[in-house]
Amino acid sequence: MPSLHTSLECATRVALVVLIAASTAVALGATDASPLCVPGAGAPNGGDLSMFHPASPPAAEIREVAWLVLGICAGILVIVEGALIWSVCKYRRRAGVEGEPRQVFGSNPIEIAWTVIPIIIVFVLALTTVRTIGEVQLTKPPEGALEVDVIGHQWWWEYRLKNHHREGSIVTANELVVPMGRPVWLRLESADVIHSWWVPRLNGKTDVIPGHTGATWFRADEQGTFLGQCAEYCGTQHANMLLRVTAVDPQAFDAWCAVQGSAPVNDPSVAQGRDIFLGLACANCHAIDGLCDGAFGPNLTHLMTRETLGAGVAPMDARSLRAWVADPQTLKPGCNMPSLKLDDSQLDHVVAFLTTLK
Ligand code: HEC
Ligand SMILES: [Cu+2]
Repeated sequence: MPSLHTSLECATRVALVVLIAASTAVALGATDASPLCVPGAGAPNGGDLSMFHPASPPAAEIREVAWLVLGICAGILVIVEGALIWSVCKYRRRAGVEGEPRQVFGSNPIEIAWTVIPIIIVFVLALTTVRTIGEVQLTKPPEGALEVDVIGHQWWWEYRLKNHHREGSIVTANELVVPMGRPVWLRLESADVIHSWWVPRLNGKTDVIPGHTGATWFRADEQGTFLGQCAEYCGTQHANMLLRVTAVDPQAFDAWCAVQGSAPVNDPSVAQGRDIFLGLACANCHAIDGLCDGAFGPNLTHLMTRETLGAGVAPMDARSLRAWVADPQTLKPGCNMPSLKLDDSQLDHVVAFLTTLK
């Protein structure tokens, strides 16, 4: 008897099949031409966030496992649902046919088949997953790796790397430039809560946990900017904690390091803006090499070399900077920089000073 219960179950299964088919179609349709992420106008964050377009060895490994798991699961789905639909049609109640179809109890071949096949499937999945984890999660830096310290903050990323041009280290925020083709080893720490560093085209997610140093690696085999996203909910502005990794040729990387490692530009025409900056609380939260050493907010020594402001909320230009300094809470509500209520003339001077920090 087709009860309400069985009809409901049937409907649920059909809905599930449609849902899986639709989401697979969406995932497959995501190409470079149709970016998954299409944010609001003005924010320079459109781009490819698909793990199905790897540009780095660990990301390629992850895609392979993903396809294997998807493939096996799709096979199981087709076989199980096929058998279900076939029996529903074949053994449905027909006019003129009395009683139930032949009932089969206990069949050794069938019992053995549906015990052994799943065991084999589980083994294949477990072994390939373990092998992939081994290849993706290295325990020490690969040969010749560029080593970078990453610190997750609510809601921005800090990067520190060795300065080969003079004493100390290069400190920057949100945007990392790396040499193409060279492995990059990241050591990850958090300044507050749990974050997760995820640039899908370069590697899988790595949690950034307070009181613990995590590690991950990638090797960008293509030139270009790879986008990412904090992947662990970390508070109100979690969605505006974007990642940008730009892979360039080795000469361009050296040039970037030389700029990042150099002293800040000293432009006497903006001395008034600099003095306002140093006289206000700005200097307690921000570092500018040789001028102030606040460590709570991003290092501003070479601010204007970044493409975005506030971890991706706005493009880095004078207009956005003015809006930001006037009141960061309008661009990034809840963020950890207060408005210092500067008047128009102070704003003009401070912004003029900031725009010289190239
Ligand atoms: C209480 C600490 C604090 C004070 C005071 C402060 N800031 Fe900030 N600032 C931050 C934090 C935290 C961020 C990162 C916000 C984010 O992206 O979520 C930030 C971000 C910025 C940025 C963007 C940096 C980037 O790379 O995206 C600029 C520019 C900036 N501050 C300038 C200023 C100026 C100018 C002043 C003084 C008028 C000031 N800040 C005062 C904490 C502070
Ligand atoms: Cu986060």
